[in-house]
This record gives sequence, structure tokens and C-alpha cells, in this order.
Amino acid sequence: MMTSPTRTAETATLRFDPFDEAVLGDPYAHHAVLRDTAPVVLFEPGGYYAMARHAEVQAALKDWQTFVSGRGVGLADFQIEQPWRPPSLLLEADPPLHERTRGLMSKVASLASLRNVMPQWQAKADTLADQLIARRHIDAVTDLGEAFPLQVFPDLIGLRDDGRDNLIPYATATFNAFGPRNRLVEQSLAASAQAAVWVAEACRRANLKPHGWGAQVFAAADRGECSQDEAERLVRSFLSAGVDTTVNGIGNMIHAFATHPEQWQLLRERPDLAKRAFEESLRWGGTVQTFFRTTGRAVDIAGTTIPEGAKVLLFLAAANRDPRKWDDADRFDITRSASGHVGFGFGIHQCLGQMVARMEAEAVLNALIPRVAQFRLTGKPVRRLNNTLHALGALPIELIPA
Ligand code: OVM
Repeated sequence: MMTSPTRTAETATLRFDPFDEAVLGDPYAHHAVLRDTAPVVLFEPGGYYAMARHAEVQAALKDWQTFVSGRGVGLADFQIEQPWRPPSLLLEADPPLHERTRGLMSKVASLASLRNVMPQWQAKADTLADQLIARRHIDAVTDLGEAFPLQVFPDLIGLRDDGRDNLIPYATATFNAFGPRNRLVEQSLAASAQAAVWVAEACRRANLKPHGWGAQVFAAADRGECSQDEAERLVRSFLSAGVDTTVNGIGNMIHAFATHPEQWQLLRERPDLAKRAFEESLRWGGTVQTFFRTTGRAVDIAGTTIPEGAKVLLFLAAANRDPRKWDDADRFDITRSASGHVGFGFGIHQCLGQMVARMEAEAVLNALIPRVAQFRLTGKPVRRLNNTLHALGALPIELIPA
């Protein structure tokens, strides 16, 4: 599967499939090769380029004029191939369209409206933590990582109450679909056919509750900032991007603490480090591993020319552990400043919902810090393979009460 890198005159080439299931199961084992081979590599036979060093990844994310999103941020080039669903008006859009949609969505997803809900979120996290402690043996993926976001996020958007269990299968398929058409894509698209129908319905104005972020997108449409059809598709962005990301962000964070008990002990002694701890867990165990861009023009990167119309795979998670950027990059250390990590991306497309993710994680940490002395792994963590997400299928732990 993995062979040693070969160098042609101008382009370093790697001959393994980064979406192979063995690679997805242990992505961090492959990052050093990606980073060390060259600043830019060409994957054969995939036919796409890749970057994995922090400097180049960040520069590419910043240069949206060259590394465009409108041709899709998965392997499929929307200029050539039919997208599996109508493109996102945010993620898969470039300026000037992106400026308009991002502007209106940023106003909806405001820090002020999140601050309003934080006390309720904290109360819910506290109650959930009490219940989990009482059970003692839990699966941190379903019982916490999935349970908490599903208790708060759909209500934030104002989603209908029935059918919310469609959200995770839909998001799973969405994130798989950024990869090549492998078994993971075929399976999750087949498994989410009904979920896609439910999501389309759930995004309609008539099905959104009056005060949520969904309704506020339609209020922006009423002010002429977008059309009603665009509003539906923008609400779809919340549902696509807001669930499986935070589910696995919380899961990966608990996994990091379960495997680094001394870091949990440190956090209990210094709960003021909670914000830092979440950022560090994103840097160290990144939820979103990769995104593609497409070159809108030929571009020279450190002596390698990437032609126009090429797909370029950006390894966010490898950049986040690049020793050129971080001291002791593989070490999970909640005292370090992880600022500059690209776990939320960088530049004009940087995660719109990052404050949602932070507030969810903070509520969870604030609830667990006083209650849990230790997370004891009671079985092997199980990965849930996904073409984009570093996801967990199961994380069996015993919560040792404080
Ligand atoms: C969207 C979308 C979908 C998946 C991820 C994402 C990370 C956005 O539909 O806009 O951002």
C-alpha cells in the first residue's frame, strides 16, 4: 500500500491512496511521509496534489483566488462532474457569492445569540454529566459525544422535533462524499437516502420553529439578503456542518483525556485551561482531517508547478502536527497555545460555527471537571472510518467519580 516516495524532475510523487481504509484508520501514521517528502506532492494514481506542512496549508487556505472552493472541496470537480447534491452556498462558493452568504450567516450565528443560550447549555451538560456518572460505565461516543450536541444544536437551529436521528447519517454521508467514490461513500449515501429527504424537508421555512437560527436565515431572505431557495440551502449548511463535527470534536477530546490521564488531572487542578484544552484537542486529534481545493490558475509552490484545474488535498490534521510549526508536535499538552491550528480551517472559509463548537465543548468540560476524577478506558476505542472526519464509533469508558 505505502511505497517509498519517488522524485521526478519537478514533482514528488506518492503512490498510495490516502483514502484507503487502512490509512483512514490510522491517518497520523502517514503524516510524516506526506510532510517530509516535499512541500507539494502528487498522488498517483489519484491524480491530485497534496500539501501537509503547516506553512503551505495555511498559505493555500488564505489564497482563495488561486485555491478555489467553488469547484468543490472534495475530489469531484464541479466544473466536470455533477455534485451529489446542490452545492453549498458557503463551503462550495467563492466571492462574490460567498461574501454575501457568509455575511448573512455570520450575523445569524452571532456570539451574542450563543451567549444567551450558554446558561441553558451548561444546565443540560450538568444534568447529563450527573446521569452518566450514576451509570459509571458509558460509551463516550453515543452517551456523550452524540448525546450532548443533539440536546442543544437542533434547538438552536429551531428544527422540528421528529426525525432528528437523521442528522448524523446525513452528516456522515456529506463528509464521506468529499472523498473518492469508495465503499465509504457508496455505503453512507445508500444509508442516508431517507435522511437526505428529511433534511430537505427540515430546512423549509414552514418546518422551522420561530426563534431559531433557521428562522433568522429566512428573515434575512425577507430583507432581500438572499432568496427563499437560497435560505433553505443555507439552513442545510447548519445541518451538514454542525453535527458530526462537534460530535467527534467532543469524542476526540474525551479520547485524548482518557489516553492522557495526567492532562485530565492537570485540567482538574487548573480548570481555567478548559478553553486551551479544547483547542489543543483539535490540534492534536483533529476532527476534520482534510479538504480539497481546485487551482483556478497554474501556481508555483516551492519550485513545483501545479497546473490550472488541479485538485489539491490539504491535510489540516498533518499541518496541525507539523514539527516545523509546533514543538513536540505529537504531544497532547493542554498548557501549550494551540493558536494557529487549522482545525477550523483558515481564511475566508474558516469555520462559521467555531463558537458553537467551543461553547459545546466548554459546557461539557465545565460539567465533567468537578465530577470526574478519571476516565478509565474499559475497551479499545473503535474508529468509525470517514473520508474526511477522524471519527469514533465507540469509546467505552468508566467514569471514576471525583
Ligand atoms: C455546508 C457544509 C457541509 C459540510 C461541511 C461544511 C465544514 C459545510 O453544507 O455548507 O463545513
